[in-house]
Amino acid sequence: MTPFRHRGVIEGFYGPPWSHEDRLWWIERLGSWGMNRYVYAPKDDPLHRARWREPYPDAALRRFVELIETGARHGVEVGFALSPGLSIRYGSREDIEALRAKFRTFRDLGSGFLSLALDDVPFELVHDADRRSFATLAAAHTALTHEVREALGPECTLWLVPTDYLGVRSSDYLEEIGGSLAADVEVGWTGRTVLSPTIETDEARRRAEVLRRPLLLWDNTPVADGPMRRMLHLGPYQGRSPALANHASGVLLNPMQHARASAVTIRTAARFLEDPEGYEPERAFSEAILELGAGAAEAFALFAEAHRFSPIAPEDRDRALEAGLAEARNAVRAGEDPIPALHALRAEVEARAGVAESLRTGLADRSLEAEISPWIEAHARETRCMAAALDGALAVLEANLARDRVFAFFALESKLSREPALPEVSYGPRRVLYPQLDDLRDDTMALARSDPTLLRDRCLADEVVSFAERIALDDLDVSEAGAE
Ligand code: LTM
Repeated sequence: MTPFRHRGVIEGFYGPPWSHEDRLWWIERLGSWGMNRYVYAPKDDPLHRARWREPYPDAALRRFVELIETGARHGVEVGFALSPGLSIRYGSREDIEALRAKFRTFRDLGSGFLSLALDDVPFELVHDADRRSFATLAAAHTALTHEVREALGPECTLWLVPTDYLGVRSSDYLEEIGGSLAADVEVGWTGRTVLSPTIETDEARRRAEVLRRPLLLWDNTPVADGPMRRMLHLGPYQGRSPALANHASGVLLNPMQHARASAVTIRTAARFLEDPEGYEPERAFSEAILELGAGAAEAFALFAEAHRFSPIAPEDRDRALEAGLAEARNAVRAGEDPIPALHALRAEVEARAGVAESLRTGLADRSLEAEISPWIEAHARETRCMAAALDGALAVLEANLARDRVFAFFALESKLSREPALPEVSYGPRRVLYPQLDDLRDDTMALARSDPTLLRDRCLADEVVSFAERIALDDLDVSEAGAE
């Protein structure tokens, strides 16, 4: 029996929103995996945020009805969020009524879960009239939330995503929200930072105490938007304390713009949410890979290994390959003949050589194949580079004639020079910024000190290539400034 009331997905990322078909696919999956919420909140839908005052056209409303009805058939409450905070005048009756009317539309379509998303909006009252009407931003947010709550009635769950939505420290804003907001309104939190690597019970307890209610987590994983949009996050859900339910009413995960690829992490999260104490991430991961990678599960498993790196797993690259590289490095350090370890590493690389082709031809979910296609290409490229570098190093080490050894090194570099530079990368990032803020207020905004933010040179394939080159150069007795 799950301890969490709300379990599901909030489509709340920046960038191209999911398609209607993907949302239908997702709602069915959520139901079949024991999850029960899908919330529509795509930041780049203008009618959700920038142009929130405008009503949705009939065609969009018909699609929303289809989502809601599909949800009803699969045990999933389909919710809708509005994010008016970029322009709303909190004291304007006209704006308040426009917002209430738009929320009522969702309720009248059959949705019982609505969210007022005030994240990523100004941290102060920007309109003169609002500054005259409200002593604080929190007072304006509480008043607006109560207006919406009153318009929707007691049957609907209302979820406020506050402007101060992360961190462990309290603030005047949060104290005021906690003290004045009606007790039945759910309030969001993303953990100690934007993409919290871990979420500890004690951190949740502290925030829940300030807010005077259990939290409804907006869990920013596997999302990859903004400066991290070149990343593909395919690892298991992890780092969340099993006792979170003591302070949380639920968890909604924010996915990537790649709907099908997001399913790996979310499928594993479904396992956590149904039984946090018994959750085994690796087991859930294997199950997810088998299910989602149908038609090419073995290749998908190897591919996913190379895309586990994320804010919740910033050390995780391809674990078997990493172990092979460590063995080879150890052999060199111990002054042993590196050739056996290089052959073993080369065999690991070879096992990945057919991954791209197997995925392209075998993956049953063609939408998944299309989404991950740029990373399939990157995986193939990085795998070829590793193969070329290891083959070259072995050829240098194993050749007898000095000329053959030198030419083997030329051949290695010549192969590498023919590889195209690609924007996407596999086996860990060359560079990525994870926007790990741990304070959002204008005067004290800060990047988290303890959670990795700017990650550079973390591509395992590059490490394998430089290692192989170094071995070859050492054998050729060439020193190389700046090498490993
Ligand atoms: O996390 C929240 C509450 N808001 C935004 C999301 O819309 C965005 O997708 C994530 C990841 O960039 N960060 C946010 O701050």
